[in-house]
Amino acid sequence: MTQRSLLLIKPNAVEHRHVGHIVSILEGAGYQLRQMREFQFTPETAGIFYAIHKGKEFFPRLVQFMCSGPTVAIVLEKENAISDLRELIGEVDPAQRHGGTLRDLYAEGVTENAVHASDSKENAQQEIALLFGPQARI
Ligand code: 3AN
Repeated sequence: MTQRSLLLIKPNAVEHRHVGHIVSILEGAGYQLRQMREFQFTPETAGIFYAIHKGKEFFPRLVQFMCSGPTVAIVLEKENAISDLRELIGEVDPAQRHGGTLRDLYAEGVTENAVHASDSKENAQQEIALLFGPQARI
């Protein structure tokens, strides 16, 4: 089934100019880029995007990092985009990352982990609407 998912290229990877390499990897893996924009999170919009993590120990670090510079958001489309993109980005935990995943290539820590990808159909729809919908709030 053709699906759409949202990828965020986080501030550390934008700062280090990995956007082009990441887009090449995505296109080589069969994804069509449907929409793309650069923006900067504020504490308020990062809190909306990561609402599920509010109250967790790492939440303040996550918000501070996500607000530290520009982010690039891309809507990607292909068969099974949601689960395939999760595999392509790799795990949050550095010890569990497989070689060749985007986080293996570009993450610099647990928080500074280079990319985000939607983890379910519902979250993909919600995240794409937040960033690209007619009533986008980010
Ligand atoms: P993913 O980004 O793979 O969906 P989540 O949703 O568990 O992972 O976490 C969202 C983000 O929160 C991660 N990408 C990472 O930047 C940060 N994060 C998650 N767990 C930790 C942790 N234990 N310590 C620091 N930051 C974390």
